[in-house]
Amino acid sequence: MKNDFISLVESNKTDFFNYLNYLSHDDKKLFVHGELTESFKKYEALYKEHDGLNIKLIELIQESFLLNSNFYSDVREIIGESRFFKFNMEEIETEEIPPKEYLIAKEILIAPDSATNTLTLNFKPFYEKSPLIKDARSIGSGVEFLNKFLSSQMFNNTDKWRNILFNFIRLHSYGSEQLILGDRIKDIDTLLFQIDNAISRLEEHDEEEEYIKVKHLLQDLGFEKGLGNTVGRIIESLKLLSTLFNSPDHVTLSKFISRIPMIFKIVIVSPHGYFGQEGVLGLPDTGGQVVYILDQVKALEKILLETLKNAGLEIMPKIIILTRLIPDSHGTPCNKRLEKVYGTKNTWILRVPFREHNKKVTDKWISRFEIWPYLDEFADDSFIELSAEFGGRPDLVIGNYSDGNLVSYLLSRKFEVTQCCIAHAIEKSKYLFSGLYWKDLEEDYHFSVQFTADLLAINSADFLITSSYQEITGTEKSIGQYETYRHFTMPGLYRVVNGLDPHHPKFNILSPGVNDKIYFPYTRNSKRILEVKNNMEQLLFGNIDDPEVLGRLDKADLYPIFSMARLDRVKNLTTLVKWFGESDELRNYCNLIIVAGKIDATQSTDKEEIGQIHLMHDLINRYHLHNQIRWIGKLFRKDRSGEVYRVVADRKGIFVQPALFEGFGLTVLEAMVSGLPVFATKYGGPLEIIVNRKSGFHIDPVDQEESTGQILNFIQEIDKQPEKWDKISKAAIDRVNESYNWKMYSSRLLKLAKIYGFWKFSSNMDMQDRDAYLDLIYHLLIKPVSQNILIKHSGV
Ligand code: UDP
Ligand code: LCN
Repeated sequence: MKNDFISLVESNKTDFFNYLNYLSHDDKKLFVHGELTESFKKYEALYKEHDGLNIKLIELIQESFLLNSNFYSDVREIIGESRFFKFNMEEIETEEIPPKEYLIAKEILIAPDSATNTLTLNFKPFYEKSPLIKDARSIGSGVEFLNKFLSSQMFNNTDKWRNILFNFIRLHSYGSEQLILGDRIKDIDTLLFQIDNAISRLEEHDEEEEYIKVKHLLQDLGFEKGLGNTVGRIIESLKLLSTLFNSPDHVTLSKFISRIPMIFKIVIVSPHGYFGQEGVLGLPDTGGQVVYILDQVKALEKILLETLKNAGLEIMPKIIILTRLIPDSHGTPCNKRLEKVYGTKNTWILRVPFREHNKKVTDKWISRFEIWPYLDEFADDSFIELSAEFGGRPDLVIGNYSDGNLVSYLLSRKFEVTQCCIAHAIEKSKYLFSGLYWKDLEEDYHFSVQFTADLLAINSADFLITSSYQEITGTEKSIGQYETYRHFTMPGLYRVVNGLDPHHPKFNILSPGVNDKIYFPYTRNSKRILEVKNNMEQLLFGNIDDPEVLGRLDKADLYPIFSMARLDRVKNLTTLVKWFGESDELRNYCNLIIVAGKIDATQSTDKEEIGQIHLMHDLINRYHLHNQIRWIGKLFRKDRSGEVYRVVADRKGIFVQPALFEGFGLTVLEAMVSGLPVFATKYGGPLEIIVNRKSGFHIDPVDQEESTGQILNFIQEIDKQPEKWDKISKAAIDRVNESYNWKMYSSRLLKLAKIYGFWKFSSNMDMQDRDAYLDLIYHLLIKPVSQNILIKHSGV
């Protein structure tokens, strides 16, 4: 018997339609996954003798809604794939329908007037041209798949393959300096002859001999620098090249490409927020992305230096973080044009201002939701500045978050180089129905532009890096962050019937790490600076008078429950305060320590932050928490931001991350590697970072009873058996050390950049039609809507 969704429905038809009938009596007309399973539990309790319809079947439905006499359902039987069905309640009939019909029905339900004249976007034809990963478990291992797939295609046609390879290795230069092959070698036969010749001549030398000693010998044969810094390494490279011409295989190809010097200059685009090296973390729009990029560039520079050295080149790579210059920079360094990144040789922060429009707006920090109208000009100006700084063009453009990815789309087109896209946080996943009810959110969030910019970047990027698997395509039960772009509608704006395919090999999982100079286990006392430790203990638990700190702890020796985040709504810290306020038992055992935002709302310019500050005060007053809470509203120096976790761990505390949704969650990694048991949201990255009940705990931020129950249980357990805390603490440290580190990240990123660059050159995939489609989207959907925001800003 088949056990796909529809066969199971057919074999339990009466019961299934009975359940739908039961659902149709609800006041709601649109149900999401969790609501469907909840209502099914009630249905089961009511109809005890139902046919055996199984909750597992209901769990496959991501969404369902009732329109007229039809129940429409989005069914996700396998990871990354949705099918759409219509259940006719009058005829008791089931029909599979195309995504477009499903989306139109949803529009009729929500906004009947917009349904007929809406634009339909469809990217499917472009994906049909590409090889796709079949096995869902391999989603996110794009480069490995692509390498194998394309190799197998290319290697079949020996002459074509040899020509591609020959042209590719002739291509490399740095400035006016030719690398790898000189122009003496004019054809493949001569090359193969000279490879053999070079190998046998080099084998007469010592392996450790430096390139400079054999430079003339190699040049006489037609080879230039770039193959290795020692004789041994040069021989290896030549042997790999010979194998690629004579009996190619994908492993050799990947090895060879990884060693050749292709990447010297990288630009990393991150316009929004306050991008700086100190005094910025915790400011609005300024959090993990800044931390991620600053750690990333250091690791990247290191690996670039190492690979260039190994290739025998004395070239200094250059990395530029491109961000926005904020003239009125609120005491941060964001008004400086150029700044060197600490601890690097040639990595810089370049700040380019937005062109002046209304000075009251463009001189100041602009929320990431309002930034759109300035990006087109920003990209033009940055193009000129980057060209000057690099003395030419970069080899790779990496975009970060929706705005950075849009600018990197524009820049990589202008420079004609590889584009990499990193989302960090996909807003679409953070707000329930943010597409469907986009109009209600438009004034504050402008998702009409942001989601279109995301679509554009996803589809234009040569490759994407995600921090986790779930970010691409979720889990068996829940939809992935990128996957939400597959089928969606923004009634009255456009509908997308196929926005992307998560099976495409452009998706690559590459998890970030933590900076081990700052974040390390609390037990490593020799690394801890006593002065900083005492200082942080005092700040968190001592009796101090500080206008940026609220609350005095009556019993400072209770277990500390700690959380730290930007004070925006989705981080949900106010809910944690409410949970704590309402649980007498938790208050018996614990204090609550919060590092977030500011205490004084007049010090903030961010709408959401201001709202959250007021709510925090209300809750603290409502639950009389002043002697059980410490709310610290100040920015930390870097050395202190690591110590803050450790002083909590010294007291056997815990870290709680209750976000409604979290893209990845660097604080979770930081807390874990410091040795704190972490209770973090099950929506988003933490679901994958933490192995539940082993290296921490998943909590449901919308289930107060269950979440506070879990925390309380743990605290009561460790109160009796302190070794339970130690066990989780150790497992958390091990988990981060094993799976999240920047060294692994950077060498893989460099490899990806080279391999996608090679395939872009060699596969000759004709993407002109896709590019024209994207161009239309940019000019017709993004630019005009952005202009409306500019008009709004002109009246501020
Ligand atoms: N952070 C900080 N001070 C604050 C709030 C946050 O230093 O008041 C740091 C935190 O240590 C982490 C980053 O900002 O490194 C937040 O990253 P995460 O990925 O958790 O969240 P995001 O802010 O990016 O959404
Ligand atoms: C932005 C976020 O919101 C976090 O979830 C990520 O951890 C951070 O960027 C770094 O990627």
